[in-house]
Amino acid sequence: MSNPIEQAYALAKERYAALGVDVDAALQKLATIPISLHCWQGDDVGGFEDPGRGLSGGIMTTGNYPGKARTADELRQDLDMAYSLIPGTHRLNLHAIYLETDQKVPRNEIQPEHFAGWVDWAKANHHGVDFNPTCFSHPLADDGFTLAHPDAGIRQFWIEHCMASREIGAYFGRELGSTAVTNVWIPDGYKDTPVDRLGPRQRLQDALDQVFAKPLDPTHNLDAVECKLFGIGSESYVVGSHEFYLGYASSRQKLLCLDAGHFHPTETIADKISAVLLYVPELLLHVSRGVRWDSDHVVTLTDELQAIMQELVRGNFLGRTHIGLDFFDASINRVAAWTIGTRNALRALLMALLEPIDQLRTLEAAGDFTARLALLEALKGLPFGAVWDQYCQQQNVPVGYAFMDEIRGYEKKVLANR
Ligand code: RNT
Ligand code: ZN
Repeated sequence: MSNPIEQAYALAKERYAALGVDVDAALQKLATIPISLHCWQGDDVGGFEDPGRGLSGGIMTTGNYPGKARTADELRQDLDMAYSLIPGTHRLNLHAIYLETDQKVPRNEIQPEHFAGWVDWAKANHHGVDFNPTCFSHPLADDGFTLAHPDAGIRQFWIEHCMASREIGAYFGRELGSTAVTNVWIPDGYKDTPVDRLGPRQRLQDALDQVFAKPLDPTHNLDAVECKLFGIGSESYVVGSHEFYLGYASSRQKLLCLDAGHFHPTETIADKISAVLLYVPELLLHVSRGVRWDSDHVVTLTDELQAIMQELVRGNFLGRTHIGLDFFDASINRVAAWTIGTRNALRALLMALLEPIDQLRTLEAAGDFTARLALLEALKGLPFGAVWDQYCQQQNVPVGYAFMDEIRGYEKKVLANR
């Protein structure tokens, strides 16, 4: 035991054991939890359908850090780099605009074959894949409406796109032997106060029912819906609000997607998890970090992130929750953004797995709130970092800040030449 990482780990293990926490079991558990990395951090939500087209739909990237991926091969190369710096085996979350075709394919005609390159790559690298219809950055979405559009023809176009996307989700699930979650998010809403708040919601409800009409094998594909409070250009009204989708997911038994940036700035999603899971079968999380608004900053190790992961572990909800990330920062190295954000999600998960939850529950049940507070605060001073370092070493990824050496090397060798 000459290695200082292992020495620190052995000491940390003793400290946790004194509280009844089995650290090795926590690390074993952590290794089984996949995080779905969002492909869109790698190219500022651009996609390959129409490289010249800017991002729309009320979301925005800022910054022009050099080296963004311009092709699927470049994106996969960057993803490979990020995954090599993140402990564990993780998933990829793909958007429909990341298709690979020689000729332009209308979004309502996308087919599994347009994603065959992703399947080959995912198979070779043991990644499960999740999927999303892209209901933005498109001429038929330019007036801010898609599935809830007042024009029946445009609505139909987006319904068909979402139906095609579910089939592609099922294709990934089947090919990879790992269930895909296909998540529907639409930007639909009004900049200024509408007088008819009901009509668009009725149209959305009906459109979604058409999208989901065809039953798909749930071992291949699961459907999720994502709510939002506001976007750029939809400040006054968003059709797919939280109440809308909670009701929809609950009545249709769909997965609900909770994005950490999609609520009022002082509202956090951690407290919602135990409530909504009483009514919906499973959850999808878009772990993100809003700064003053839904700004999609890289996830850092905040109290909020810790609270989310604590809820998943304390409530035994991991088996019913799909953890995805959703941030896009174009002002820093994009491979580093993935690496930092995903490692933080895992660090928060590990912290949660290292809680003496039985003891905390006993204290709470006994009404000993003094001891509950004291123990929760004492936990914050335990040598968590030594356990995380050991995990990274075990999983053959750089320990601590050392991943930046790899990022710098990659930037010089690969990104600088783009
Ligand atoms: C937008 C939603 C949505 C997107 C991605 C690109 O506010 O969070 O999840 O970020 O689909
Ligand atoms: Zn999201």
